[in-house]
Amino acid sequence: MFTTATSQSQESEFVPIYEEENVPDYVLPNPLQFENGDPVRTKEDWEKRREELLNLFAEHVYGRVPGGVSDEITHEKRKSVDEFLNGKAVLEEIRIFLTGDQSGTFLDLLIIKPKNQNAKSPAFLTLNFAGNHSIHPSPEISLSESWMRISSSDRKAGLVVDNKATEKARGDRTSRWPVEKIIDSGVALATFYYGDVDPDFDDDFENGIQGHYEKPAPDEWGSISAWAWGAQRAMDYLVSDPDIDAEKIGLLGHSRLGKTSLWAGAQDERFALVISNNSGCGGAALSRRRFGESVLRINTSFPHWFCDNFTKYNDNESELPVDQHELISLIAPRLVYVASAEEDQWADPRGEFLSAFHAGPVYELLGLAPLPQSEPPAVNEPIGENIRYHIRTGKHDVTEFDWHQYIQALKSLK
Ligand code: GTR
Repeated sequence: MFTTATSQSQESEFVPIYEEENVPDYVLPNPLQFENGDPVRTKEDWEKRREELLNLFAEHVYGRVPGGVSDEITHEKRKSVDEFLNGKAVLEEIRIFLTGDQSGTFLDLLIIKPKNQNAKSPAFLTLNFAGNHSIHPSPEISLSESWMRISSSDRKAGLVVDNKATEKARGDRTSRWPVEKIIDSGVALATFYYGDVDPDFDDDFENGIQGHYEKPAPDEWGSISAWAWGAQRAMDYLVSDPDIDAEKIGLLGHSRLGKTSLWAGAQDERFALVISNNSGCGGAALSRRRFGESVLRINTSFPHWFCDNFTKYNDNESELPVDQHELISLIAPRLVYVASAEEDQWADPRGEFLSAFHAGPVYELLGLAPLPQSEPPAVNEPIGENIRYHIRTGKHDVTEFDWHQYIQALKSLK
C-alpha cells in the first residue's frame, strides 16, 4: 500500500534492516564541534553551534520557513464551556488565523483546563492526527471540517467520508488521550489537528499554509516544518492565556507528530519540555543506523514531509551533515523525553535511545546530567532526569503508561 507516485519498483526493492548485525558502521557527527572543525568548549560557543545546527537541520532535513512568512497571528474565541467533565474543567476553542487575515488558513486550538486551581496550570500542547473531536466523545467539542486522511479502517467504520470526519468519529482516539487523568493532575491540555496547518498528502503544496506562498525551494518547508511552525503559532496564543503557566508548557507528538514536536521544540525555547513518542526516522532515531524505516524509504513514501534537499541523503546517510542526536541536543538545557515501544521496530527503538544518549555531552557542557547509561534500560523502566527515556512493552501507540511519565515530567518542572 503505497501512497505516492514514486515507481513501485523503488518501493518494492526496499528491505528494512531488522538485525543489529546488519546495521552499517557509522561515525556520528559531533554536536560539540563546529563545521570548521573547531571545538565547542563553552556555553557561549554552544549558543553559536546551536545556530549552526539549526541552520543545517533547516537546510538539509526539514526546510526553513520562507522569509516572507509572517508569524503574526490573530485569533477568535469561538467557544467557552464552563462546566466540562462534570464541572471539573473548562473547555475553550480558539481559532488561530495563520495568514494575517481571516480568510486564509487557520488552526482550531482546543484547550481543556482544570478548574479551581489557585495557580496557573502547566499545560501540554499536543498535535492530533484525527481532529479535536477524536480525543474525547463529548459533543461540546466541535467536529473538524478539515480534510482528513482516510485509513481503510476509518472508511469501513464510516468515521471519514469524502475526506471529512463524521459524527461517528467523535472520541475515536480516546485510548490515546486520558483527558480526565490529565485534568485530575492539575494540568491543562491544548491540542490541534495537524491537517489544519497542512493536509497530510503530497499535493505539491497547493493546500495548507504553503499554498499561500511561492512553491517551496529545495531548502524550504516540507509538511513537518509547516506543522512545527503551526505548533509555534499555537504556542503564541497559549503563552498569552492567563490561566496557563507559560514557563511550564510541554510539547508532545506521536510518530510523524513526534518528529514535528522535536523540530518545533528544537527551534522554540519557550517549550520547557519536549516529548517524542515513537517518532522514529526523521525524529529521534539515528538516520545513519538505517534500521527499520530509512531516509530513502521515508522520502519515497512521504515526499512532502521533509525538504527536497533531504533526498540527497537517500541511501547516503553518511553524507548528512547532522544526525538526530543533534536534534535532541538542540533542546538542551530544557527537559527532553524520548519514548520508544518494544514492538515498534520500524521506528528503531535502539536508535531512538542512542540519539538521547549521544545528546548527553551537550547537556553536560551546560552543567546537566546526561542519560545515566549507554545501553537501553529494561522495558517499562524510565530513566534519566534532564534527558529521559523509556521503552515500554507494546506497539506503536500512545498509552496510559506513556502519559503517566509525561505528566510526571511536566510536573517536575521547577
Ligand atoms: C508511518 C511512517 C512513520 C511514522 C508513522 C506515523 O507510516 O513510516 O515514519 O511517521 O507513519 O506517523 O504514524
